[in-house]
Amino acid sequence: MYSVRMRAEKDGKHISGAERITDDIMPAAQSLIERAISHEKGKPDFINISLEELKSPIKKITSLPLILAHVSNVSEGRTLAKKLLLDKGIPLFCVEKAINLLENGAAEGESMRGAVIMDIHGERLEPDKQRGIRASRMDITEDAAAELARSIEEAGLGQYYGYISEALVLATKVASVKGTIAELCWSDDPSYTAGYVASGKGYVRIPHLKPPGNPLGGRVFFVNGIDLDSYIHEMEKTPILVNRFGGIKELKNETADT
Ligand code: WAQ
Ligand code: MG
Repeated sequence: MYSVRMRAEKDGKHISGAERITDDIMPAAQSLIERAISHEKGKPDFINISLEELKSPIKKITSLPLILAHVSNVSEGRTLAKKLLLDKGIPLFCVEKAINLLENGAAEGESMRGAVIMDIHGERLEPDKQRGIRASRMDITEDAAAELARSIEEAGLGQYYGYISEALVLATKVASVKGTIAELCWSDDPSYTAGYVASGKGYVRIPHLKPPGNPLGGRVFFVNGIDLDSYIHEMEKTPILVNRFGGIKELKNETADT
């Protein structure tokens, strides 16, 4: 199997990135190039495609369950995200710092290419604060993707399949790395307002985490007790393939237990 990866830039700024794990490298590379040149953030002037045979064994895992939350605006979405993170034991000041970073652009006012790693003291551990850490070498099998697609269709979210499947695979990998407590994410694509809070228990999809038209987004991996080098190595290098879909459900009314 090969890792096929794409990243695209314009004027030195990151536009998009995506990847596959496959033996079928030609169609994979072609579809990644198509993605790169049709991104809403602009037409890239630099596209990097890399192909690499995977030498280490590929870990097969079941995706996190997809849990659908219903909120009607950004304020409700952020309140829910905060609550979910606090429930994971992350201190309030860390949660607030993370939200502020994503809101204001964690790379000196712009979105990072990768993620912030934050410990429970609120320290940023990623060595490069512009780039961040990129989870990499992950994909989903055709069977699992078909099952996920069916569930998403039934939930009326079919038009978002591409976003949801990619984010679910990424969040599944992030949650699988030892030391991850939770992840907070929302998109940097101006038109896409959804994001999620994920942990080993599931991926809670929140439809509104930023207002439409806003080009800032990002990811924060909340961690505890990690060895930084091995954490980063596993996040970037260990290949994982999601071979089963972990199911879909609705989030129960969150105000009931507060
Ligand atoms: N590893 C770490 N961080 C990443 C990666 C990666 N492989 N890819 C992107 N990021 C960071 C980076 O800071 C981006 O600016 C930010 O995440 C957002 O990336 O409906 O579209 O690819 O359930 O814009 C989530 C909701 C959508 C999906 C996420 O992310 C749903 C999304 P994007
Ligand atoms: Mg994006």
